[in-house]
Amino acid sequence: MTGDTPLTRPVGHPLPAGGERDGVEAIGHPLPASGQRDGVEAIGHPLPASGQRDGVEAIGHPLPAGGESDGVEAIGHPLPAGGERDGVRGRPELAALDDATLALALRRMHLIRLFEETAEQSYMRGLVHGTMHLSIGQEASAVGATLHLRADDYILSTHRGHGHCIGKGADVARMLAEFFGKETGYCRGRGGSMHIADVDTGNLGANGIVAGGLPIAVGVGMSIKAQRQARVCMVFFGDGATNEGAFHESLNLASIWALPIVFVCENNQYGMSMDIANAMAVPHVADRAAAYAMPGITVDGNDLPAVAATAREAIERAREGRGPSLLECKTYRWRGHSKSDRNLYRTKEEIEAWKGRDPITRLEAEVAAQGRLAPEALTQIRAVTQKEIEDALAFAKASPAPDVADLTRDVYAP
Ligand SMILES: Cc1ncc(C[n+]2csc(CCOP(=O)(O)OP(=O)(O)O)c2C)c(N)n1
Ligand SMILES: [Mg+2]
Repeated sequence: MTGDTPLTRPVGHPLPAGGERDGVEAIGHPLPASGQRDGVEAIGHPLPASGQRDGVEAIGHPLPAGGESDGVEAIGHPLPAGGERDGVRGRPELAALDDATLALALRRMHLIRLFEETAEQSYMRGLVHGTMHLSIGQEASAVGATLHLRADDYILSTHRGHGHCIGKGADVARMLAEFFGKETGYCRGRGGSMHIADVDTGNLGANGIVAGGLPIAVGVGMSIKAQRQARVCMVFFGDGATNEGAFHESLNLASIWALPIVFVCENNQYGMSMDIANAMAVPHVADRAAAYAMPGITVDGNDLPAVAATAREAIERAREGRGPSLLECKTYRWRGHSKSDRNLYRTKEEIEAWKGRDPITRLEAEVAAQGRLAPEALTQIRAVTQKEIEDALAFAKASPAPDVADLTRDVYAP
């Protein structure tokens, strides 16, 4: 930049004094005082005091004191007590979950943790090949989001999807057998960690393509709607996926067509080694919902009751035909991105701080403090889960490998 003007100009292409070239106005050129040009209001021009323009409320403009506009909760706007805090929705009462549901949620979170620890150890021992993406630390997001789904609802998962499968009721023995490449696995040993699908439990599959599940969810939503079913499709994705075009296209179409989709972003703060703060222009992924006229809610993703309550609202909304929602769960993966990650982009202190917010011990402590489940019941949940994983490991080890004669059975190329 030459320094002779504060204007933003294309590098190396000084503009004529009028700030126009071939009738196209230069980006950053000062607007007339009216803030309008040819009847089109300029981006970034100050809004009228009402915060509205043509009846549409401006994004980022202060909302009325209730924190709501048109019945949609405001993103980032302080809500009345018990509502939001710094744009992250506060926790609801634990009482919203009955004892059996609390026990189920704890059992599923333990299953995810133990399943992944076992898979990791098996990988280290050379029993499992390839790579895997562990979600240890993120269990409350996967379990909370899926807790109020019905058996015939659908999910679509990601490369970090073991928790989603378990949340939707997958059998850990068949999952582990899949990791071991065995015939008894969910994909008969052909898919591995990143491609587990279980149509019987409504799990339409994981996807190794970042944001790959989102357009599929739109198709599923269209199918549900065309068939006038009362089903819901929940699609998971990471923070990194929200910078993909597929995310934006999918939210837009889902909103236009009011599809029964719950978009769940597990914002674990990183896409591989990229800190979300360096990759996204808004502070919360949920802020992006405003561009697609759907509710966007950010919750503490390590707080199971908070995730479950927010997901329940979004599920109900979708089921009632009121359209999609975007739910952002702020969480953290304790392990590296994958098995090849040397973890050079984050500090030990940061990892330790997040371990201090362990979603499992946190819920156990709260449940015990409120006397909701007896200490023996909590011990029992751990013991049952431990046994289930031991049995799953024995099943995976003992299962047969696929028959070589079947090598081309599922190959569709001519
Ligand atoms: C379209 C596409 N681009 C890049 C990759 C490589 N890749 C795999 S995982 C990943 C990071 C994804 O980050 P995020 O969406 O935040 O999910 P997280 O791994 O944090 O759960 C990338 C870039 C890919 N698999 N697909
Ligand atoms: Mg991420």
